[in-house]
Amino acid sequence: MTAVTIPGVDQAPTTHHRLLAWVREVAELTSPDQVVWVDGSEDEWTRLTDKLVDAGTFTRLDKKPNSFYAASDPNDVARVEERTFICSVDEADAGPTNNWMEPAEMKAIMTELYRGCMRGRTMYVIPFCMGPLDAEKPMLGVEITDSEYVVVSMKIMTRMGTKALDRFVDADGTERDFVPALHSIGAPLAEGQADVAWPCNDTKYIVHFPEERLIWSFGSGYGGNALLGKKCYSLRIASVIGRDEGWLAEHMLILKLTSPEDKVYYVAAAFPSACGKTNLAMLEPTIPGWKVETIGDDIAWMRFGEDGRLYAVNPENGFFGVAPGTDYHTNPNAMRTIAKGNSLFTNVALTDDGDIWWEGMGEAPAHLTGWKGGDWTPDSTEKAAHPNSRYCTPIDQCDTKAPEWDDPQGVPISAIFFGGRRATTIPLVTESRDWQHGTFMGATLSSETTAAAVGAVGVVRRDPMAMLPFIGYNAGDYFNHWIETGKRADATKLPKIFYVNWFRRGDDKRFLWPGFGENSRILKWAIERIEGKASARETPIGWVPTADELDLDGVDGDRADIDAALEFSAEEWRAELPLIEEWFDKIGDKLPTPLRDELEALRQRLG
Ligand code: GTP
Ligand code: SPV
Ligand code: MN
Repeated sequence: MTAVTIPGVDQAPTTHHRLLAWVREVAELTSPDQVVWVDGSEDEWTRLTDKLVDAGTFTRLDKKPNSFYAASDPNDVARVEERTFICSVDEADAGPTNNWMEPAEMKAIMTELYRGCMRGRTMYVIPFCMGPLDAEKPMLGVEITDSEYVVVSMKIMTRMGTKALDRFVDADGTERDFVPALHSIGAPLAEGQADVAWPCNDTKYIVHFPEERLIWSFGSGYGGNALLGKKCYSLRIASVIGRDEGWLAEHMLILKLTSPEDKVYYVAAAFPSACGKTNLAMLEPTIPGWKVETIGDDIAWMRFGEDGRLYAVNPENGFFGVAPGTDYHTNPNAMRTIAKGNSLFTNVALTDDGDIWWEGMGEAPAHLTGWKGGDWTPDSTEKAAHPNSRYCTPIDQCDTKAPEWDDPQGVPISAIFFGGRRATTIPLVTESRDWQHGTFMGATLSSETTAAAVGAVGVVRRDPMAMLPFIGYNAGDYFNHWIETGKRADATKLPKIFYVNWFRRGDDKRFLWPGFGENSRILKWAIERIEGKASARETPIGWVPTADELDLDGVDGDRADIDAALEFSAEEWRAELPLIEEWFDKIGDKLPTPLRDELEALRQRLG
């Protein structure tokens, strides 16, 4: 037995054996100065935010209550897909779209990185629960981290601390399973060494061991790489659990739509990162009588209910939203939510009077501190805010949150939207023929890359179901799981699938469709299709409305532009066929035959 005494390691507020053993093992490997069990209290928030202000990581905002600004290291601003791994036992289970390494080999590398990596720092143990705490089977996790920024971000984004830990051991003593998620920024401090504002490591690994339901992350403090309840647990690991247990973990917003007749519909929508989920989830309809309320803006877990319908739950507790482009015209509800305070802002710009600013938020002030820390004026050639700068704010203070956002039963989904960012080819909206065709639409979804991940921006790539960076297993098996899901329910009970594109452009590169609140017109048309009340024309790619078939009364847009946004072009689609073919070839043997059949049928229809 080693007799290492690390202050706090034994002050565990739980008797959960596996948790206690894991915490001790990690502490012995990483050698922190002390261990702190996170309780999620307001006192703790104050203590940690004070500490972050003292360290220079946070700047307290004078203009927003209990809110803070942080600027990251310029090399730690987004998800690192090249450094993200699915370390399944068998390489085939990671599939052709994920990076893979043998689990033992990866563990050997990372164990050496973790050895002593928390020296000079505090190791925090964060018990958390994804989804409602009162779920029959609460989805528990524990993140160990040496970053205070991560702890306070997790307080916003998850249900965490004592209230989560209370679910770890049942009244009868049964110890529940949890997902261990180890995170280190990888920046140990030697005795007397001064810290920097955003410690991180040039070497980064974001690693998932799907069979063990285990997450190891090293080197980054950025959201998707470091807040391990989010993409790592709720998408990559949860997608594997969902495959095994017969449910879906998806990169989808969830919204509640109420018609003028007071009929309620729930819609889920999958768009790739920085392609409009948060904005649609908080939309203010421009058409009279329709109301939108928010249930989630990024992740949906969908299971069949006893009535055979698909019910969605948002596992998160906060919004980690793209800042640029957000303002009172585009997304007033996000603006109102952050105005209430209790929010964190990362890599935005700082105003001289202690507020935040970013591109797209009205007129630029004459002087700002840019996200890289230097002076910024409207003449500067660099952007004031990083394109992937983010706000982090609690759902609870969003005025448009639906009362059922925290309901463990979830909400029955009537429609699923897939969408991407495509300048050409993809019409504003297309309705699928049936579930299998809708799965084909999702599986072949394409989008221009954005600043949400490190790498080139604006390059068209296939991003199936907006899940390319988040499928925790073989993409072919994942498509098959979608096909099989469609066979488990009566077709009339399955959500109808639509394909949308808010981002089609004219010859002069401007967007053809006004977007944002005007997207309510597309929601309305989709619902009326479901109700058999709206018409559309059949095309080789599915049902596409003409402008006359949409409610465009008072739309803020040019009729010719909208016609162009709705155009189905056989020529553009024929050019798309080889790209889909190439994508399917990449998926290989595991591509479900029905999807290959859908491609052949499309080819026939296109002539
Ligand atoms: P992640 O949080 O990365 O998953 O992104 P997201 O899908 O939630 O995207 P978000 O709603 O934050 O939008 C990303 C960017 O697209 C922002 O700059 C928005 O202003 C912009 N955007 C959102 N909806 C629309 C739209 O309907 N039309 C146009 N032109 N831009 C939009
Ligand atoms: C995304 O990139 O899809 C996000 C932000 O929602 S992150 O949490 O970094 O993944
Ligand atoms: Mn996202």
